[in-house]
Amino acid sequence: MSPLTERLLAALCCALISTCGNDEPSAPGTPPTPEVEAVQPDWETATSRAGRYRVAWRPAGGPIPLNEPFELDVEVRTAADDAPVTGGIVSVIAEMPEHGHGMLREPRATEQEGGRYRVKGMLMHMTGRWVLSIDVIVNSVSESTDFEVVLE
Ligand SMILES: [Cu+2]
Repeated sequence: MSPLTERLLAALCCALISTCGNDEPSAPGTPPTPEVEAVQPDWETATSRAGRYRVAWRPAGGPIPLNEPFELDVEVRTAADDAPVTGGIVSVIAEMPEHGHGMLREPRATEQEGGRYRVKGMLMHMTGRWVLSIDVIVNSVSESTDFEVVLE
C-alpha cells in the first residue's frame, strides 16, 4: 500500500470513528474519553530535489527515540507515474545544521519489496532540529530529498 493510500485510509477511519462517536451520547457526569494516541507515526512525504522521486519515510515501531538506535521505513516511488523504485541504493544522513554535526553512526539501508527500504543504525543523540537527507541512487545517479525533524 502506498503512503498516500495509507493516509487516505487513516483519514477515512478518523472520519468514521468521529461519526460513530457522535452517535453515542456520553452519560451525564462521565468525563470525556481521552483520545487514543497513534503509536505509529505517519509517513512524511516529499519530492526529491530534482523532482524525480516521491520519497516517504517513517520511524519503524514508534516515534523517534532520543539517543537510542532506531530504524526507518523508506518508500521510493517515481514522481511521474507513482511506480515503486526497486533496485536502488538508499543512503540516509541526518545533520543538525545549527550545531554543525551529524549523527555519530552511519546507517545502512537494505531493500525490501515494492520500493520499500529498511534503514538500520539511526541514532539522534540530541534534541533540536535535524535535517534528514534521504539519497536515492539509481544507475549511479543520486538524488536527495530533505526532511526537517524536530526531536523533543
Ligand atoms: Cu546538536
